[in-house]
Amino acid sequence: MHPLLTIAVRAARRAGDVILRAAGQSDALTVEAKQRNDFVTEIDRQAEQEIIQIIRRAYPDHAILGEEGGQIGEHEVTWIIDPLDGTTNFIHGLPHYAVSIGIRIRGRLEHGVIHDPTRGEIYTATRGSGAFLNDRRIRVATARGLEGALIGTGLPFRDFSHAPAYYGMLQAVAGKTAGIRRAGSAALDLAYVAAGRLDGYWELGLKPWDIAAGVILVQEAGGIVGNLSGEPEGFMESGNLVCGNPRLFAALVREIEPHLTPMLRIQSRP
Ligand code: 2AM
Ligand code: CA
Repeated sequence: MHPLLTIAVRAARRAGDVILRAAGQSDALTVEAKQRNDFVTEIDRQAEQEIIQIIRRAYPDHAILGEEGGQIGEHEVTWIIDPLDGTTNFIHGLPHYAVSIGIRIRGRLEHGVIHDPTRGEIYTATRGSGAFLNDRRIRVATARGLEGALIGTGLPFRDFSHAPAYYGMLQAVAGKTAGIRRAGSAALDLAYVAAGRLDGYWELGLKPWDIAAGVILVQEAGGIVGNLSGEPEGFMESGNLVCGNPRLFAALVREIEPHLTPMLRIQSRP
C-alpha cells in the first residue's frame, strides 16, 4: 500500500472508532445546525481532529481541506476530509455513514479511503492500482443500461434552487430502472458504485469532501465519473455528478441531461 494511503487508512480507522463509541450514546449528542438542515455534532469535530493529528504527525507540511475546519495550509498535497459523511443519519441512530479521506496531488485525485465503521468496511484506491474493499479487489457492476439497474441519488435538502430540475431527472430515471435509493451518505453511494452494489449514482450540490475519495474509488473500479452533461470535468467544482460503468453512465446522462437548466449547464463547466 502506498505510504500516503497507509496513513489515510490509519486516520479513517481512528475516526471510525470515535464515531462508533459515540453511536451507542446518541441521546447525549449536542447537535448544532451550521445552516438549515446542515448539522454538525461534537463527534464530527472530534473525528476530524483525530484525522488531522495523524496526518500532521506523518506529514506536517501537507495542506488539509476538512468539512469542519476548512482549508489549512498550502501544499501540492491536499488531504480532503469528511470526518462523518451522513451526519443526519448518525444523529438519528440510523447506521449508515462513513469517514471519507481523499488525497489530491497537484490538482489530481490520487488516493482515497472510505471507512464504514458500522459494517467494518474499508474501501481504498490509488490511481493506477485498482479499488479494494477490505483488501479484495472491487469492480463496478456490469449493467448495460437502465433496465433492471439500481441507482443511488440524493434529494435536495438545503439548497432547493435546482429542485424542479432535479425532480424532473428523478422522474425520468425512476421510470426506467429497477429502483432508486436515497441512503444519505454520498461517500457510501460512491463506494457502493465502485463495489457494484449500486449500478450508478447522481446527485447535485455535493461538496469536495463528500466525493473526493469516492471519485477515485469509482474510477479505479472501472467506472466513469462526469458532470451532468456527461463530460469528465467540472464535477469537483460544481458538486453535480453522475457515475457508473461506461454504458450505464451514458444511459443515465441521456435521462438527466434534458432536464438541465441554463444555470446547471454553466455550473457544470470547470
Ligand atoms: P454530510 O453528512 O457530511 O453533511 C448527500 O445528500 C450528502 O449531503 C451527504 O453526503 C451528507 O453529507 C450531506 N447532507 C448534509 N445534510 C444532509 C441532510 N439533511 N440530508 C441528507 N444529506 C445531507
Ligand atoms: Ca460530514
